[in-house]
Amino acid sequence: MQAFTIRSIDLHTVLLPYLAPFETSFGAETDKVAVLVELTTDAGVVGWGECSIELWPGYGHETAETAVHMLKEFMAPAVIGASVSDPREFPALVKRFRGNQHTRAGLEAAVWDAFARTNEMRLTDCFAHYAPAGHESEGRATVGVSIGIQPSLGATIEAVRGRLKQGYGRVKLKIKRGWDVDVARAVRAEFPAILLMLDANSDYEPADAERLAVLDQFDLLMIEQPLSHDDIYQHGKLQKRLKTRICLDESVKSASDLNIALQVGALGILNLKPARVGGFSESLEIYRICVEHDLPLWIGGMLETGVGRAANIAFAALPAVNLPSDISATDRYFAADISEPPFVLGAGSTLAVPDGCGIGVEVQRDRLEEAKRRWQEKYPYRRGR
Ligand code: OSB
Ligand code: MG
Repeated sequence: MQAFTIRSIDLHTVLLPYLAPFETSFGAETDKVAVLVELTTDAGVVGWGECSIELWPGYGHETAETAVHMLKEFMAPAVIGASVSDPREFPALVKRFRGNQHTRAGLEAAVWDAFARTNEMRLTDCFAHYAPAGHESEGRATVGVSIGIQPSLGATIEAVRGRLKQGYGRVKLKIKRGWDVDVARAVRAEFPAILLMLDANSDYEPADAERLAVLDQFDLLMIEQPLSHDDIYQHGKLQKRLKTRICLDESVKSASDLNIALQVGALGILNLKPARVGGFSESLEIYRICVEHDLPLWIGGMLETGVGRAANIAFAALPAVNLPSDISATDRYFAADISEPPFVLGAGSTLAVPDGCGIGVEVQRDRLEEAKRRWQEKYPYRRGR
């Protein structure tokens, strides 16, 4: 593999309006905010990465402002001038700065894209190169769709029907206390055979175990992150009381967390979000552990722009990602994305990995400028911070 030296890093904070607001147990979001990292190598190759964040520190701790601050003041200066012959060397370059997983993951993603482009490879083949022997990219990811909390049961059923008609083969419903058993019952009654799962985003407490056990009757593929975002132990106790498999999302922030979760029986399935665990190097280590333990695995999303989604699709095309991932077609999120070409849902509820080098999509400069302007206009009090 050919090495490169990091010459410069430019940051772009963008705002893209969602086609419809996305409501979870912590509230509704109307726009995607992202910090895009543009990395230029000494040879003039450009790699892109996305810091997956949201407008409010609800799911993760980070915001656009914390990402820009950490990158500008600490992480970018620590990597500019560094030579990269293996992208897995990246975490050591920023190891002295703790936390800020989503931010470091965005920078690392730009390193991976630049590395793949330097070597004229698809990013997905680059991931496969560092995966266990024999793990080749399948060239496509099997995906599902995540449906936010709707105003009524009727609206939920119609939302599910619409997504099934589009070809999605797995449906995830966001739930919260008081919006759970009834919604699962109504959707299961209407669609008896679909792959159905629920995501609570940490809204429940250990004392809710009996309520959660009621959900066992709906033949769910899994229930995602019922308990606290930083708990593993109580999930282990809860799993013993549920037939439905628990999938951890928020609680697994590293390979070490996954080892603990396996040890205490806290999960039967993992949602791996490369952003949440600090990047693709840590994701590859987590992938290896899942293979070793035969743990079912899928890739989660945070309604990323095309830049972040392309990298996640490249990873989700690895063969041990064996359940549908939370990565949907472009038209599930935006009227116009930041990059081209768009992702279109294919046969068997899949998204194809593009043919091009690196992430395989190209950032459109005019849309980038427009999305940066939108951020500055809509959140002027945050500008320049
Ligand atoms: O918990 O998986 C989650 C979006 C933002 C924050 C947290 C989550 C989500 C999703 C969206 O479920 C999935 C997608 O990107 O399509
Ligand atoms: Mg989740």
